[in-house]
Amino acid sequence: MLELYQFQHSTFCLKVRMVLQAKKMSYRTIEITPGIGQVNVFKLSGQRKVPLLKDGENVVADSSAIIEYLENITKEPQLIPSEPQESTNAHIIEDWADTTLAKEIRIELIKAAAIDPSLREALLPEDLPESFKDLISKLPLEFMNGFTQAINNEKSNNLLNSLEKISNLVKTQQWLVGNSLSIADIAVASQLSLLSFPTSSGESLFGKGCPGYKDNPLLEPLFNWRNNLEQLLLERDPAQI
Ligand SMILES: N[C@@H](CCC(=O)N[C@@H](CS)C(=O)NCC(=O)O)C(=O)O
Repeated sequence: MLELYQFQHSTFCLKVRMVLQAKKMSYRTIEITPGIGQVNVFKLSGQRKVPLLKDGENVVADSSAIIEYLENITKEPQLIPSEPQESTNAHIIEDWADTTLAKEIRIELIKAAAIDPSLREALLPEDLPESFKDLISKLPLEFMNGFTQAINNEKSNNLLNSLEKISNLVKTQQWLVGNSLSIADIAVASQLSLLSFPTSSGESLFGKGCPGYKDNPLLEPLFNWRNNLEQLLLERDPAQI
């Protein structure tokens, strides 16, 4: 049985889970506690980040490397296009989503969490003691605001522009590259989860997200596209342990 070491709300872990669902592969998740739990990840792989995939003796770190590994052991459906132009486009989109998009969205989430105590609390790992969650949700607003001002208090125009462009595109075309689901769709959709949490994020987070994005009418087609993709993959999900 494949084992996915993960943080529940990590977009990179979601990216791998979406691929496992698309390929109808059975797997079990092992929830890692940030900090202490990463010691085990380090022992297994020589690095501390999740997602980490363990397939018997094989241990693979990094979402893109894991997906290549999965693509090699289960060919259908093919998520990394073989046609050179499509393959290049899919790779470039995946790389952009994993780096620039991921970073800008994380910043937006930190800003949103600074002004929304219930979002802050919902983002904490489920197994943390209630008393600690309570403490985090009550951190003074001034403290959190100081933190976010240090990052930058403007909405990211680059992020909004890029998202609006994709939102327009998915009004008329289902897939970002070629005529079928690819790693490009999965890489973008998984990062979007932090701007507007999908049903798979669980009851406490579903419906929450970043103001200016989750409630932005121009981005409605984009989040509908993401929701449809999630629904399509859920229908393929093998009985998960
Ligand atoms: N490029 C990596 C990024 C993985 C990553 O940044 N993982 C984060 C969780 S979202 C992590 O494990 N952070 C813990 C740490 O840096 O100690 C991938 O695609 O898997």
